[in-house]
Order: sequence, then C-alpha cells, then structure tokens
Amino acid sequence: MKLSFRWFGEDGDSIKLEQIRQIPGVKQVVATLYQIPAGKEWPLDDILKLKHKINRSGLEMDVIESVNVHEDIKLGLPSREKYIENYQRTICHLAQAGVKVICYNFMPIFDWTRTTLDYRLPDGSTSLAFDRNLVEGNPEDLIAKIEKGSNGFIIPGWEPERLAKIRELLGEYQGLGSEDLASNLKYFLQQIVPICEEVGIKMAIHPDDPAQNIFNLPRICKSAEDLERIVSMVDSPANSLTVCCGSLASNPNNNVPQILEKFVKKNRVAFVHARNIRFTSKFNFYETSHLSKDGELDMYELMKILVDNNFNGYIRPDHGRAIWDEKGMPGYGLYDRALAEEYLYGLIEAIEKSR
Ligand code: DNO
Repeated sequence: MKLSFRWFGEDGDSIKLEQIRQIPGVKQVVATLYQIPAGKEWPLDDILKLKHKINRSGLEMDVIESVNVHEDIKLGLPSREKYIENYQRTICHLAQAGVKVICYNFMPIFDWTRTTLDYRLPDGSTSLAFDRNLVEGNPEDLIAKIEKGSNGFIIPGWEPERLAKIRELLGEYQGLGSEDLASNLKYFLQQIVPICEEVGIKMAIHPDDPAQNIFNLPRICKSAEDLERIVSMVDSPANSLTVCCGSLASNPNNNVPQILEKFVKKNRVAFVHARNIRFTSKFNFYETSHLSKDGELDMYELMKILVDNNFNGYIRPDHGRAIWDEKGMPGYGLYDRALAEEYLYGLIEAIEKSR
C-alpha cells in the first residue's frame, strides 16, 4: 500500500513539494492540472512538466485526482462525444507519463459539498461540516457562503467557471433521473475502460460526497449497491473505485468496513481516502481528526482490512482540520494531514508486524 498526499500544484496550493517530501513515509503525490477546465484535453507537455517537477523533489506521481468529467457527459448530450474523445486522449497522455490511477467523480454540478468550512471544534481547531437543511433550498446562498470561507483558494469542485453557470446547469438537470445518469456513466465507461486496459490505467470513481442527495439532483454513487452496479457496468479492474471512507460514512446506512472489504477482495479498489466524521444528528456531521476515538469510523479496522488483504493500491489522508493557525485551503492544510499520514503509517506498521 502506498501512502500519498494530495497537491494542487504550485499555483493552486499553499504547500510546497519540499514540505511534502519531509512527511515520513510519503513518496506519492496525488496531483492535478488544476487550471484545465473539465472537458479539455490535458496536453502531454504540461503533464510531463508536472511529473518532472514532482520527481525533482524526490517524489512520484502515480495518481491523478481528478480528471473532471464534463457536465455534457453526465447529461448524455450529443456534445458528449467530443468531450469523451478529449478524455480518451488525456488518459493516453497520462499513461505516457507513467500515471497508474485516475480518480474522478460523476456527481452532477457539485463535487463534494459542505455547508460550513470553519466549524469550530472544542480544541480550537476548525473543520468542514454539513447541515442537510442548507442543501435543500437555493444553492446560490450556499455558493456565496463557500466562496467567502475559502481563504482565497479555489476549492476543488467549486471552480468559478462551473459555478458561473449554475442556474443554467440546474435547468439542464431538470428531468434527468438517476437511471438516466447511470446509463450516461455506463456509456462513458464503455468508451474509456478499453483504452485504460490498453495503456495500463485504472479509473477510480469517487463516491458522492456526502452520500446523500442534495439540491434534488440525482446521485448514483452513494451505497454498496450503487458501487456494485458501477463496477459491473464494465467488468474490468480498469473500472475501479476510490473508496472514500468519510464520504461513504456520511450516510448512516452505509457499513464502511463491509464496503471496503467487499471491493478490496474483488480487486476493484485502486485508491482509498481515509477520513473521519462525527454525526451531530442523523444526516448532519462535521469532520474530525483521523483518530478512531474522534469519529464514527474505526481507522484500525479499516487499515486492518487493507493490510490483511494485501491491498497494493494508493491511500491518502483526506481532509484535515485547520490547526496551529495555518491558513490553507479549507480541508487541505499541511499540518493535520501530515499528522494523519503518521497515524496511518503507524497503524499499518503495527498491523503488519503483529501478523
Ligand atoms: C474533496 C475530494 C473530491 C474528490 C473528487 C474526485 O475533497 O475528495 O473533490 O477529489 O470528487 O473527483
């Protein structure tokens, strides 16, 4: 299992590669070309420049998160063909640069959604939180709130060019049900998975975050049944999953250890996101430190499933709290995620040595 750390690039992140290099046990950077809008082809040169920069810092770039999927593909519009071709070319370019896993999602319009970016915890740190009541009304109120709380960073999935078209997009999704969205995902996978197989890349779909419906939009990746349906749409290890433990845990009906174990055993997990949450009521929650005692998930149990099944994919801590006065991108500061890496490393070492 390879420990990794997400990085948004020199222009998109407050963290430097030199700092990531000093986190013991971490060799892999989960990278992206943040400035390229969904639907555009990623030029080989830009990918290679990014890779070389990462390599020069003594790190590796096996995982990309995310290559975002254009809304027309999710909507199944005729214009999806050109965006799928661009995606196919991007896959080939990434493979040429040695990339092994592409994380993506198929959530309509919004990527991960939180309603507060600075929820205060008893120890004075802040974290991201979710309140169901705020994802039922008008999304524009929430967008304004998120933009205000972003510390000047562009939050992944909340890119201005996407948000500028919000009304139009909400209109386009009117009448698109979850079965339509699922068949559009299947169509997309059928076009790209054979190419991934050829070039040795695994697609790893990220679950809906939170694993609940928001703003009346269809969501099709939020339960064990959904994941089962997705992996069987194209039955190939190139059609794999990102098991984001915190996202799946946000639906109290999901049994996260069971889901993880099931798909690891089937060899359909390429990437794992470790994160912990605490419920404040049935569907509302805030994010905590990664420790088992702080949240709903038992990290030891999750790591044990991975170690016992010889999981040889990639794992990264997910969102961290803002601690020690750091002013970073909400959820993506250095300190708490570095603490999480060491916690995961410690759990893995202990489990391996006690076998
Ligand atoms: C949030 C992330 C997501 C994830 C995408 C994958 O912090 O986990 O933005 O990267 O959904 O496409």
